[in-house]
Amino acid sequence: MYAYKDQPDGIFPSVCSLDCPDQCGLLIHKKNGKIIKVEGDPDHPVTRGSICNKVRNISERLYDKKRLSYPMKRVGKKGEGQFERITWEEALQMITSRWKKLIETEGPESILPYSYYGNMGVLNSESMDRRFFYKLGSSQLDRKICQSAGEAGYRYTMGDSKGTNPEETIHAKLIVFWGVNAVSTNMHQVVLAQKARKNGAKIVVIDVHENQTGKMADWFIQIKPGTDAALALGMMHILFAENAVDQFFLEKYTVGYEELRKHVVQYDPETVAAITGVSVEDLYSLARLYGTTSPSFIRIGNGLQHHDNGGMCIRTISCLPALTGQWLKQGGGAIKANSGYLAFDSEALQRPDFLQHKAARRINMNQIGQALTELERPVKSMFVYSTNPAVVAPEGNKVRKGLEREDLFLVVHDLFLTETAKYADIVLPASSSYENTDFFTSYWHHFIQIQQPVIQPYGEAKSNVEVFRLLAKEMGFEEPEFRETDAEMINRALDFPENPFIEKINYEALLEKQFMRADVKPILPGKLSTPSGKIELYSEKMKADGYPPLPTYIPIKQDEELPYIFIPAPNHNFLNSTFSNNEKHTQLEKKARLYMNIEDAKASGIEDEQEVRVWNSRGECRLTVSVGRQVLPGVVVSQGLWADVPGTKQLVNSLTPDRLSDMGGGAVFFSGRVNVAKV
Ligand SMILES: Nc1nc2c(c(=O)[nH]1)N[C@H]1C(S)=C(S)[C@@H](COP(=O)(O)OP(=O)(O)OC[C@H]3O[C@@H](n4cnc5c(=O)[nH]c(N)nc54)[C@H](O)[C@@H]3O)O[C@H]1N2
Ligand SMILES: Nc1nc2c(c(=O)[nH]1)N[C@H]1C(S)=C(S)[C@@H](COP(=O)(O)OP(=O)(O)OC[C@H]3O[C@@H](n4cnc5c(=O)[nH]c(N)nc54)[C@H](O)[C@@H]3O)O[C@H]1N2
Ligand code: SF4
Ligand SMILES: [Mo]
Repeated sequence: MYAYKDQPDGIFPSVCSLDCPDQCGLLIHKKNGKIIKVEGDPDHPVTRGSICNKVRNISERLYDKKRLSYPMKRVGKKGEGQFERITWEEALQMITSRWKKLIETEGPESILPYSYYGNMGVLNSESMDRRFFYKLGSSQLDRKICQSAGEAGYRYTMGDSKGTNPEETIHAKLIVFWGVNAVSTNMHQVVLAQKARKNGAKIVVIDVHENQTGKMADWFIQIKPGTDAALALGMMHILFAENAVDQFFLEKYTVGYEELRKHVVQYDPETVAAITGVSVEDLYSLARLYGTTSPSFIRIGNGLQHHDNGGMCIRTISCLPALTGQWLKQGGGAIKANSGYLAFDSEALQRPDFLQHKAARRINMNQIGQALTELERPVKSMFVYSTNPAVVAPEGNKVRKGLEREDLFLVVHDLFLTETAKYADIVLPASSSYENTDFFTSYWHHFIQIQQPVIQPYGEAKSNVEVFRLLAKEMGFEEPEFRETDAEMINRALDFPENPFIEKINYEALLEKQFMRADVKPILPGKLSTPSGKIELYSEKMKADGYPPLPTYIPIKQDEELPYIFIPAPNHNFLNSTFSNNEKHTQLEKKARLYMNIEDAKASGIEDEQEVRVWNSRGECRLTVSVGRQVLPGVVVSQGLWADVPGTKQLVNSLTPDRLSDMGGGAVFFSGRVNVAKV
């Protein structure tokens, strides 16, 4: 039998590698060796043949004539984008000779890897690369740009990233989308919610922006940014006051409900209404709806945790299902993230023990601008892969200033000459996930899937795994782990008795089946991984870590004294900055917009569809304003991480702060302030 990639024609199973909870099963149609169509795999039990428009059009990206097909070195000035073709041998030689010299003169910590999950494949995102940089003894990166604040908050309450099985949410009678733009970012949860709705469920959306998800709701609740913990505490106040709590559940499965009952007395409806902008009447309706509907399910989004108080916010919301005993109901509970169910042996894959000198400094990826411009022992070389920090990281102007440094030896491995790659000294072409072998674990559903290469590598493109194998060889690293095959690594990762749910899943079985459901048991009844083994409404651990032990509303920080809170959220047709450089997807998305309330617009003499200047001390953007009632007064929302096209000014992260969230060292993209005026 031929490998898929060697067969010019046919239909082949695949998996979407984008950083999206749905992790869809795909069918790739090929003719003459090229992908001509991508559709959803109808046999995939969760995603069932439907996929988003982004990926339906992905061949426009894979075969975009701008795609990189050979290594290059810089010939112009930093950031200018002038490059000359070189061979892989030359590229690897130039990188490793520079690094060997740096290690000798400045020490290995002068080198920093910088990556994220542009490709969610486990091998390509966190295996050979980690082994390599541990062995090198380089500075280590804290990869905290996405979910870390909320993960830390959820963990205090629930112990681990485990929640409801999304497949069961069709049984829920109330579905709350809380700070999640699911129509754009988790479309199959919406499909499941629609199914539940057909069986009588109500859909509530709580958001600062009435976007497509808000429009789909039976009830849209508009809230002031960063105040959701207060709303949840107000709900708890009413649930306790009206005796709508599940006493049996609280006694058996939680710690601290008596303390919580007393604590939430202060969050009376009037106080909470004043904080959140949600009326007293609506607060009562919401609390009573939640208190009387079962099963109820909350999809906790990422929007909440990109605030100063994001960790505590998610810690607080994740207490709610316990109050009404939802964790014992089929389809009840909540999902923040479900990655805990599919845990594999990451140590065997990453080999942190290769870092023999234990003190390697750690750099938080959210403060890469600071790290590149302010450190006393400067970063002298950075290797960027699977991420585009010039666009996606906060305090963008600081980041780009750092990337511009003449003395920074920058290597970027990507499919495209991204904004970051334009600053590189060496650019390496990356293969797409469709050209690689890999395995995938969703952070939402319970399936593990395999990717076998379905097409030949594009030009001279190479996978992340292969690049680090080659770099290891060139550096003279002799450990056999640097020569492991993809199949060996997959089996090593999945051979993990600590997680009995994945016992039957391995490389050979995946080859045969393409996707396999982990044998997941619900989290309750059972012992959670919190210190008490129960749901911790009161947490001693939080107290020890310097936080209030009970869920608490803590306002977001006072940013600059400017009139608007600025929420630069993701959009429908891009995935972070991916697709922002592909014509098809930018055409679908049309324009970089700023949503503004009609009262604010009137007061500033701004009219719908005008170009506006958005600025603060960190930077400036030009966006097209959409005036209406989709956002509250004092709030402005943009959507999407747009490309840096000459003649435009649409890099929204020029405006975002690089301070860190209350927990987990997360990013606070949504807690900054701006001013807006017509141009
Ligand atoms: N189409 C598309 N899909 C994506 C992505 C993408 O860029 N595009 N990105 C992927 C990634 S990496 C991630 S992490 C997820 C993120 O996807 P989501 O979990 O949906 O998170 P966000 O889109 O960041 O924010 C969700 C919502 O939070 C709202 N929000 C902001 N602040 C607040 C607040 O204080 N309170 C409330 N209640 N709402 C608030 C925003 O208006 C937005 O509608 O999506 C993934 N999927
Ligand atoms: N203002 C604002 N900023 C945000 C957010 C927000 O909501 N608002 N969201 C934040 C969040 S949640 C996240 S997760 C980050 C995500 O930010 P990033 O991780 O930077 O994600 P992308 O912008 O999708 O960039 C991924 C890059 O990886 C490349 N790539 C894909 N596959 C491979 C591969 O196999 N190998 C290599 N070498 N490269 C590959 C792609 O071509 C692309 O350039 O952005 C954050 N930034
Ligand atoms: S981006 Fe998300 S919804 Fe779209 S195909 Fe990939 S996994 Fe599915
Ligand atoms: Mo993310």
